[in-house]
Amino acid sequence: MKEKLQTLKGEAVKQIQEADIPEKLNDVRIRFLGKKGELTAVLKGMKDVAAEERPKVGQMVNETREAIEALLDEAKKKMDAVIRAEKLKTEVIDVTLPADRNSIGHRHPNTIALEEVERIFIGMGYEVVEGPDVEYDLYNFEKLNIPADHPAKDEQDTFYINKDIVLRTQTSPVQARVMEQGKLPIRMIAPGRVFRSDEVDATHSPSFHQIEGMVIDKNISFADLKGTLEIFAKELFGEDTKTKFRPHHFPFTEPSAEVDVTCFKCGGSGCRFCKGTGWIEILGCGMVHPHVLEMCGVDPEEYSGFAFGVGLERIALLKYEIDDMRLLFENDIRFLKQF
Ligand code: 2NL
Repeated sequence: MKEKLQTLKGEAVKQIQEADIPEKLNDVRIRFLGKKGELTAVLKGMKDVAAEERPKVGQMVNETREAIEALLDEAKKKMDAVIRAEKLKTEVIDVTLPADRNSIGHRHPNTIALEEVERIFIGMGYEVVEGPDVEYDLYNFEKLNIPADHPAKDEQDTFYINKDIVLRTQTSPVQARVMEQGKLPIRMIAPGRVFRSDEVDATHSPSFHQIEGMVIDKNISFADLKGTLEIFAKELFGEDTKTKFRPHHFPFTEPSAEVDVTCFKCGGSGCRFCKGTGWIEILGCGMVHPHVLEMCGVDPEEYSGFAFGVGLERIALLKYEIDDMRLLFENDIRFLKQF
């Protein structure tokens, strides 16, 4: 028995020395110490050993097991050290190499333009207010002096959810809601997404953005409107910008006007950018119609106000000299990266 154990141990030593990878060491462990291993087989053979010999033989088996275990652990430690040393040699980090650049995202041209417009109006004491994209017909049309049979309702080619609910075609319903809350005076802008059933082309999209503004107070006149929009145009397009108010018609304002600014490319002398006219149209505006004030719970005898609306995409296209609105919606990273 003793000899058998010694032969076993010798065999294990030999195999441990031959093992060159951790997997082979593990094989040796299983072969000798495993449940179906050589040493276990010896233990199973104990029944053939005389009873008085058993403790001694048992001790020898245990000693052999411990010896093989110790040898295996030692070999494993050595092998790990070699592997680690090899890894350190091959996986050197060259700390002098330039780091990978993180690509940092940035604002969409619409956002840049919106934040610029917000900055200008916040500077004049306006509040930025948002409202729902899905609106009641009542707020989108009725309260803004656009009754069911009004031709402007056709013009706006609205998306209807049902007969009472629409995707808003303008952000004016936000102003109507603020007026209804009854806290006066009001100085606000309402930026947001609007929807019209338009075909997509270089200047149209079924979904675009508007920024509407409104001031309601005692003694607000057309002069206040002109002064305010003049400052806005100068801040947005440069100190030398001049504004021109052309009479126009909107159902919710009276009187109404469209505003042109001198072309910021040629300064007004005429160029390709302004199609030779020297002027560029930027917004619509007017004095809030007394009937609108009334329908929104504001007394037109006591209060008056002005309102205006600009297309955000139009501002972005002009300011950043983009010639096709579709570029603002396609979100091609090669285009967006330029801003
Ligand atoms: C345009 C014209 C405009 C308004 C919007 C407005 C809102 C209320 C009452 C009165 Cl609650 N007016 N908004 C007024 C005049 C013109 O937009 O062409 N926008 C792109």
